[in-house]
Amino acid sequence: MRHLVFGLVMALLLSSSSALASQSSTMAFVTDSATIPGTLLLVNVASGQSPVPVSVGSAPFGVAVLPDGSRVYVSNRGFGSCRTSSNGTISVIYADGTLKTTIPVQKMPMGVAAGPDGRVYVANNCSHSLSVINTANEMVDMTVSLMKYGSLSPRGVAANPIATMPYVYVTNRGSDDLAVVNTNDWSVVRITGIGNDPFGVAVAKDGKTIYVALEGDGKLAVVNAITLLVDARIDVGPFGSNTGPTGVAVGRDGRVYVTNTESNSVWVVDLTKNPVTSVSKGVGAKPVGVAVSPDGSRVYVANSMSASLSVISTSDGRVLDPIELPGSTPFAFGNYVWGPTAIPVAIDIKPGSNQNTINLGSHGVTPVAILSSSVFNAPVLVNPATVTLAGAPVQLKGDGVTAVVEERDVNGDGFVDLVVHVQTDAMVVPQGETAVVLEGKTWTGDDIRGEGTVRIVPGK
Ligand SMILES: [Ca+2]
Ligand SMILES: [Ca+2]
Repeated sequence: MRHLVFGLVMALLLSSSSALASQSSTMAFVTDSATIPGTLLLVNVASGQSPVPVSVGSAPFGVAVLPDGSRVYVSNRGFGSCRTSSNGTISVIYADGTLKTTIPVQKMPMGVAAGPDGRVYVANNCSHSLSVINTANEMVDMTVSLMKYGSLSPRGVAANPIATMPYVYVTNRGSDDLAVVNTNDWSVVRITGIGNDPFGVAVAKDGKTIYVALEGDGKLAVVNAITLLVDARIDVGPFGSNTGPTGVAVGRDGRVYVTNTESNSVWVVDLTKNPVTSVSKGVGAKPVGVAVSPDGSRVYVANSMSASLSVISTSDGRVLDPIELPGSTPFAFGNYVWGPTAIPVAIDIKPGSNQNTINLGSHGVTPVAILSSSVFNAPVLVNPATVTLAGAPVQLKGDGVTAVVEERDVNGDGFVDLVVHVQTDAMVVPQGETAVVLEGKTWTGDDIRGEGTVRIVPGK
């Protein structure tokens, strides 16, 4: 009987696992504090499949995902006040939804962040401390007292992504400062007077700028990570009002997204523009968690009072159809979205032909256009010699290094496209109609990826 029950449980686990994403999908890991115990929702954001619930601890709040996507760390904040609450925990969940372990930390853990150093950092609000988890053995290696330095009631935490900048940044609501923790020697430097009630924090991809949501001021603080000076405080509320900025995320293009819980909006800060902000209205009620997909194409916003994820397109700022999260109170505070990092590009195989018929025996080349858009200038960005289609390299000039390219607007949209020529007989494809993948790199080393369809006819 016990074996039968065990078998049934395993069958259920396996069937729910197979419903999950493959590693190539973008996943959102959303904390839901509406249930007891709390739930982590595994949301395949592209598939339209129902979110898969996984039980975690009490009142889950923060989320961090390891850089390789293998595990998710959830802070279980617990109920009650600092006076009444007991120590909180971190649930460690494998990407397939199974629980690996539960790690005890201190009182009321809120923000969680994964560093480039294999550690996970936890801000314990009621203990005024930072727990440091070694992800190799899932043990707390170190607990840094922030109170010792005068920092009180930490909430948000972010790690500098650059390995040579060994710093973790903690927002402290009780003392209105940003604590800069050196992860080599665990010393702490405080940036005092940063503003009122700092909450969410994020670091730019190059590690040089820190962004802090000032919930008490309606502003975003822009902090220079080298000088530790506050460069600017930017209004992120309608007409300069304060509508409670909470979460912050940085896109791969450098734009910063700030959730405003009281005006149901996301403010987009582009420091290269003047004025620097724009707004995405029409997200759900009381948004808190915000994260950008690793490919840079989408912003996901967790609406804590309308049980949904809003989806914003980064290319044009449009709010797309939301993803419903039935019956939940999603906070998802932190960097809760993980997925492939390649920049998605649109391609046109054999421009001018819809059939894309290819004769593998032709010993010629097949033209492929990488299409440009308002945010992606293919002829400028793409290193054409790195491009492959279905594994086949591009045609090179006589020097054996430089790709043969054309720059023309193949689809008449006003954006000049990049046309390369792949060696047809090197394509690895079966006969008939088949999906093929284009891969390559930008001159700055980012991966690009596009998909198309070809119809292979027998060669002679
Ligand atoms: Ca075509
Ligand atoms: Ca074009």
